[in-house]
Amino acid sequence: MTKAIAHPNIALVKYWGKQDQTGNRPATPNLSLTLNQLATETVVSDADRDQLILNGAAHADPKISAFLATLRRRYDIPPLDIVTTNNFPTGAGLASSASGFAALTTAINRHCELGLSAHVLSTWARQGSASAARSIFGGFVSLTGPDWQAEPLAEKGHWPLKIVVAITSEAKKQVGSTEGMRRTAATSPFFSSWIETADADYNAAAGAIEERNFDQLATISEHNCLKMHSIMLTSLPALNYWNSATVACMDTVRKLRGDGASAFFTIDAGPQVKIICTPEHATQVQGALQRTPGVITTILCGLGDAARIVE
Ligand code: 2P0
Repeated sequence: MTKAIAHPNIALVKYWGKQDQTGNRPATPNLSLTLNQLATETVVSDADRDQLILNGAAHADPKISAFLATLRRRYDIPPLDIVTTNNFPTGAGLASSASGFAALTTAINRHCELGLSAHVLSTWARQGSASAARSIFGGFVSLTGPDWQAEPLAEKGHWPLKIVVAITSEAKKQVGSTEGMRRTAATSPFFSSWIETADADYNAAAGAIEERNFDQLATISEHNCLKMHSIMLTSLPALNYWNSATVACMDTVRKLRGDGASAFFTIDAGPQVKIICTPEHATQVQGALQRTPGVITTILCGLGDAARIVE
């Protein structure tokens, strides 16, 4: 029996769209923060046939079956009992597939004695879910071509930012990311602009992280997030991952900034809002989000560690 833990990550320059080749490669460079507090714990052990228990219930997941089949084409992996638990809502825009595939890949690597490095693990995790490549590492992480292996950009101690996660709904998303990306690439008239401006966003955000330039990171990240949601909204049929509380949270963040707080928002494929802020403003930011109409709860996170074996 082998137990691994991995954390979700929040992209500040987003992955939305894939290349037209096998291997689940993003169409654009992206970068993220790995969170602490939120976590997936995955236990694998030998079994007579594959079985997955997700959050306490037997679960058939085609993405996990396909992932295991891909790994088995390369490595000798016996049937596995996989028990995986998230301490946060699953499939609701909180990157549960990122932490899930990172934890599963890490557990299998140890359990089956594959002996793979973190960089190679990130390549395999990417094939489960591309954002999972980033959760193999802690701190600030990039995922760029041409090899599309995740890389640590900076350690968590480089810039100890705080992240307030505002939960506005615990419902599972109606359209998953893989289908959402396919639809956006096929139908949004603005998808080509998204691709054309991605390198500049990535370079500016990576530079802001290196220099710890909060205002530059805030400007680039919010713009990149809203560009991604613009191509979602202009897909056919439209993809709207927001609810009214999501919009209220964005207004709260703009007001906080007007009052002098260093804070910006980002939103993924779900209605939750993640607010990145400096440590001295974290209490003020969390209080304001908690009081925003429609917010169910808030979770204060810092930067987290890499995926790892815990037993
Ligand atoms: C990201 N998202 O960069 C972006 C922002 C959602 C919005 O990565 O198809 O679950 O399994 O590779 O990794 C979610 O996409 O998609 C995602 P697949 P994944 O975090």
